[in-house]
Amino acid sequence: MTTDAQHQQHFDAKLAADTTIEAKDWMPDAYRQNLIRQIGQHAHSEVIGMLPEANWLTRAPTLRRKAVLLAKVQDEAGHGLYLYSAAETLGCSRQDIYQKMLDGKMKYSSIFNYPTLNWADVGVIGWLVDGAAIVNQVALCRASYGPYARSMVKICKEESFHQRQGYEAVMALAHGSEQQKAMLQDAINRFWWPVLMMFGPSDNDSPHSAQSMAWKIKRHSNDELRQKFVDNTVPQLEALGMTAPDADLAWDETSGHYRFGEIDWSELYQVIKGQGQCNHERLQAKRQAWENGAWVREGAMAHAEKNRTRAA
Ligand code: FAQ
Repeated sequence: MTTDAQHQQHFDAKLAADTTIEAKDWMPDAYRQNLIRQIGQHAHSEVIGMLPEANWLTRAPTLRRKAVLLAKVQDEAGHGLYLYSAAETLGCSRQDIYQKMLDGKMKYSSIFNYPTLNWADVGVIGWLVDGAAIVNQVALCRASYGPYARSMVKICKEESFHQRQGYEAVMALAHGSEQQKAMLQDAINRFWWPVLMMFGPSDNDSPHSAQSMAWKIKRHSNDELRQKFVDNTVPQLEALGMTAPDADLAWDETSGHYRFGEIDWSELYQVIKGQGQCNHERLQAKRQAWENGAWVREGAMAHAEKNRTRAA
């Protein structure tokens, strides 16, 4: 009979050898719970993340922009589905974690609690929000839990298309009229700091990072990924002829990185606590969609039940 100590030894050896942990493998309960927390939050972020951009579907400036945006928003729903499936492999129920999100007991990314006030916001979300998501998620393609890592590979391919469509949309504005340029700068000014906050609290204040990195779920710390994003993005910002709302943003020859100003962490914590500009509106929209979709779920369940009875 294998003891827990032997199981743990086997698990540790797999991590050390960079072999993925699979659904049927033994894993410490804390590892399982931490993954359900992170993957669940990630799935909720994808489906709540559909709302800010969907706000502009009916007002996209051209049919081409509308078709592209529609495809992108649908992709985000798909990402949510892959991630809910990955979470289910850990033994949780999709309905349970979804209900926890609706009840405000599980988090989703802070960034989706900001409003989309003009068309430029949609381009900026694709460019900056998806750009930040890619930096975070490329690292997660090597997460130690196999089903999560594999879902990330497909998601990253799609996020890469999202980022490019966003950059192409902001490029059009950057080369447009003075009014379009001003609209773009305004969107960047509002989204810049919230996007930096997406990477989570600074390393000193991140309660989960050390353990998650030891388990090889996270491969880089929050601050490392934030820095990588800034380094990737500033040249793109300059190419657009736009600026970031940060007087301290500057190239640092010695470190080979861009230095940036102090993040207002109180804002991140307020938003995480449910006091952001759109927290109430976002959860309300999801609760309403859940209630309005009850007849679809009931119909699907009845159909499945009928097939089961027929087969028996
Ligand atoms: N917002 O100890 P840490 C996307 C929470 S997908 C809200 O650092 P951890 C695609 C954290 O959960 C965007 N809460 O935690 C898209 C924890 O709370 P808990 C989502 C945050 O897990 C684009 C507490 O603070 N991406 O954008 C945030 O090690 C466009 C302490 O933090 C992912 O979820 C935040 N920003 O690191 C879709 C990626 N930051 O659980 C539509 C996967 C931290 O103790 C349109 N997740 N918290 O109550 C991760 O990589 C990690 O979970 C982090 C946080 C890096 C987000």
